[in-house]
Amino acid sequence: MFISKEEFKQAFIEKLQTLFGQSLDESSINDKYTALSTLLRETISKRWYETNRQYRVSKEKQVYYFSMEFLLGRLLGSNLFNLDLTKVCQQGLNELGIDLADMEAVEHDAGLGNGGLGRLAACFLDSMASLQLPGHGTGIRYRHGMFEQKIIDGYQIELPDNWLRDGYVWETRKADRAVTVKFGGSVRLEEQAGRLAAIHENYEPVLAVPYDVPIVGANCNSVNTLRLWSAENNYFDFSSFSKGDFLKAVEKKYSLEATSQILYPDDNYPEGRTLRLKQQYFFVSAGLQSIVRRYKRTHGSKPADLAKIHKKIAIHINDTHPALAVSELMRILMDEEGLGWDEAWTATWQTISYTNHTILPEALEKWPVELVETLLPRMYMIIREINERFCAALWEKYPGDWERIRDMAIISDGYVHMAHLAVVGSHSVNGVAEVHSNILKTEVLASFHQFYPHRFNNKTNGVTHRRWLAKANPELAALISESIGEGWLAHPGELSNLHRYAHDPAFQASIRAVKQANKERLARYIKDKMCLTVDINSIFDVQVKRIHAYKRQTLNALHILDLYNRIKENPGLDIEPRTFIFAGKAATGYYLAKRIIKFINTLAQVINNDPAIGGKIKVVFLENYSVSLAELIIPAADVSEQISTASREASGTGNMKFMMNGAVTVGTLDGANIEISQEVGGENIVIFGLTADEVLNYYKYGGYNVLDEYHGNSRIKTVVDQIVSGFLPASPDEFDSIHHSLLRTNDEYFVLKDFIPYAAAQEKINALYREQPRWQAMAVNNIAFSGRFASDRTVSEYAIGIWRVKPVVIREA
Ligand code: 26R
Repeated sequence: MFISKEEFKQAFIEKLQTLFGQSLDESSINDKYTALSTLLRETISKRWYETNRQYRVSKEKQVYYFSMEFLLGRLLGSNLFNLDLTKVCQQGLNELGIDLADMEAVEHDAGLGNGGLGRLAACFLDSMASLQLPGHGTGIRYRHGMFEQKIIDGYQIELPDNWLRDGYVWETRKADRAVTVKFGGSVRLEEQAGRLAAIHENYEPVLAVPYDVPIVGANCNSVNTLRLWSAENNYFDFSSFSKGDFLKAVEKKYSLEATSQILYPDDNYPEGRTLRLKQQYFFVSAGLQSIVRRYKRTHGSKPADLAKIHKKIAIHINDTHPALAVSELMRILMDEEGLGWDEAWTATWQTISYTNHTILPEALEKWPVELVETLLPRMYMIIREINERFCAALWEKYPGDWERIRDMAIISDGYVHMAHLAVVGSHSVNGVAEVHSNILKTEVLASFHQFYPHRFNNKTNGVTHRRWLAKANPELAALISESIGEGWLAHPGELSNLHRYAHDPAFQASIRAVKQANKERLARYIKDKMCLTVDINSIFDVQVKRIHAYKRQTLNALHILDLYNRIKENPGLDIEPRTFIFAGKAATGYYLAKRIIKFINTLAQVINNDPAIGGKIKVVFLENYSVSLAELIIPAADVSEQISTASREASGTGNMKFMMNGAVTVGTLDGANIEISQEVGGENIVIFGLTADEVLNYYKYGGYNVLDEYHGNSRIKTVVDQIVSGFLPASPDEFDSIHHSLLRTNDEYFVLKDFIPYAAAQEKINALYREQPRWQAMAVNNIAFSGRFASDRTVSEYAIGIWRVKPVVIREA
């Protein structure tokens, strides 16, 4: 490894020559990127090998985080950071006339996820490695990740994401570790050597090939593994081929490989497609097969060894998407390793733990029985058996209570209920913020909580402060270190020492200057991308996240419309200039969400082009929200919009990223906002609106009448009418669906009910911002009290409370 910048420069130039036969001057920025990344990989690979070796010899327990999504974003910058090489490289490159940032920008985001759930998985990988925990990821290597969003004429257009176009330097294909996953066919039970064996016949085999990505820990020698499975068939239909039907031969190959072709872009919006179930079983089966194979090599391969698998392996399932891990681990232990049902079951539920990430009823996964039965016949047999035994246990405890048993059954109404399978097959069930965990216990999974009270617990989410503060906001990080030392990097709780500087005028001036520079950087990007000039002295008010009715971008937009009306009525209205910034993707089939995007863009068109308002407000919708765009936007935010209907947002994690970067939250008492408010104190956050209890009560008793709000307030009536009155330059019925979602379906998400409190909260923001010393103190305190929301804290809680794994200190080779 290079330690000095001279060594680095030499190694870098040599790498360009050996890789591409080029000198520095001849090489493209892409080649430079590849050369630098390859150089890093050499250092990483040594540590990776050593980590695996020491894990093997120490025989310590390993944890595997199973997730359908890992939203990694770019890795060059975070790997440099975690290897502590950023400075050396930056300086070395500068001397060669190269800007490291330009090189980082070449990397395609690994967008293998939708939003919160996928990015959480990526933050957890970073924290596991940095805490020296033996923790790995298991997922799918989608050929096409999250679609690329273009905004054309105000509408979302989806283009395929082609992130593998230029190759991916961080992955290693491990062809020799491939396994077969079996779909379809039929299973019969046959007496063999005195026990029943399951014989699976006429199945369709899909070859699963792992691609490993190294996960580099910060300031330690640990390099863990993210293993992504790809469906790659060597199957070739020679019989069709030799009959001259070339197309058919190729078609078969492609249909088998389709399994890992695309990420479903549905976030909290189900599209129940067969291929998605196929993806779930594909990576769960492949992942478990490879884990068991490794376990047998390390801990023995006799049935008695496998009956103890939970002592050395923990499997965590990220929402219900990998819930088939329960039945697949049962299959492997029984059919392949010869365990009896009871031994296999004890080992299985003690191995698996489950996190729930959503309580939206429509997002709770269920699969039609016929589909599971035909696509996964052996899984279905096992799930049926688990269900029968579970229902029998319920009958024991609640004899005669048919209604309860039907509600809790894993199979009912013609569906397999994945959350029920996950709870029954796990030793731990957790929510992702206090309020969410409580709602799971009292509402969504209440009967399961009564039956298994000890399984339920809370693990409030966190985000990696390395990516979201240190790397995304290096100027702020430097300022923090100058003031309180560098200890916060390893122990983010130490950020609280900043509290002392909250009212220090010099510190306030510095923090303000950093924010200003970040705003300039974002303003330049907006100018470049959209030819739109925004006022860097205006308040940057940001709502970036998936577009969804429950997240209430509509509330934000209607408030902007109201503000615009007020400025038009009174051009002298004395408010701080504001730039309202939005970004986010809508699920491809989610009609309302797509119209919300068009609505925001139409508002932007009206407001940004109206000279009569004197540039007081502007609206920007940035296309193609992604991890790398978030890293640009969040450090530039003054205000963080976290305005979901109380009780609907399980946690939120964007809220934490904004807080860490010194934005002030305007938010509802929902998800982690509640804990953010408790940490930072009521005077450093602006809270408004209904509470979760109030909302849940309305849902239960149907007590809210939207027309009371609509008729009861002229400001509300005006903006709601403007949606459909022809006031906006769009076809007359363009926004009918939005209007409908408010008035015709009784405003399911309480947008109008919370409107006036929200407008009042925004006035409060306006007033606070005008008192700059007060505002800057709020910003400092938000940073200071964000330490609790570092994923290092979250992951160590999982490690101690759920996984029972301890750090393994990797010695240098
Ligand atoms: C079944 C399918 C349609 C589906 C449902 C839900 C696919 C994807 C999802 C996404 C959900 C599970 C999700 O991302 N939830 C988010 O998880 C974050 C991390 O815990 C939370 O912060 C966030 O509040 C929650 O919405």
